[in-house]
Amino acid sequence: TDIISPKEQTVVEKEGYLLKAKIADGGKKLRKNWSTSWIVLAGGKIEFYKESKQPALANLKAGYKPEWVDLCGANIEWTTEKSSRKNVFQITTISGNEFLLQSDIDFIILDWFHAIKNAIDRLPKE
Ligand code: I3P
Repeated sequence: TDIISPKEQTVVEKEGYLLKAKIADGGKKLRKNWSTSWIVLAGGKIEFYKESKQPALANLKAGYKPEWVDLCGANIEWTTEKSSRKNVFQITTISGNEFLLQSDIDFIILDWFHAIKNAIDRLPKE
């Protein structure tokens, strides 16, 4: 059965842990700071939680708003230049936010890349 996000009433396409670093906000470069994030791909966006699903739901009840990315018109590409780590791809949003996502496990990062790319390709470009 599909998992439904209670807040958005949309089907969760994929979720799991990845390393995340936000490197730009509205086009302004940020200091890179990698952290483990619970990532939920649903309804044309990605939500980033500090905890796994169950604590995340508790957070929702308390009115916690996760950081999120609008995938409409976003760009996704592999990068070898923005990190010394392997298996890194970058998501750039229309609003000029830039995120790096990484996993040491090849199939995990490949699955995520294709899931996010498919989501972007299904959305209107702006
Ligand atoms: C950064 C930190 C990051 C590293 C980054 C460093 O140092 O070590 O992990 O990115 O490299 O600047 P600090 O914690 O002092 O900010 P990677 O792990 O992705 O290589 P960079 O400056 O080459 O981006």
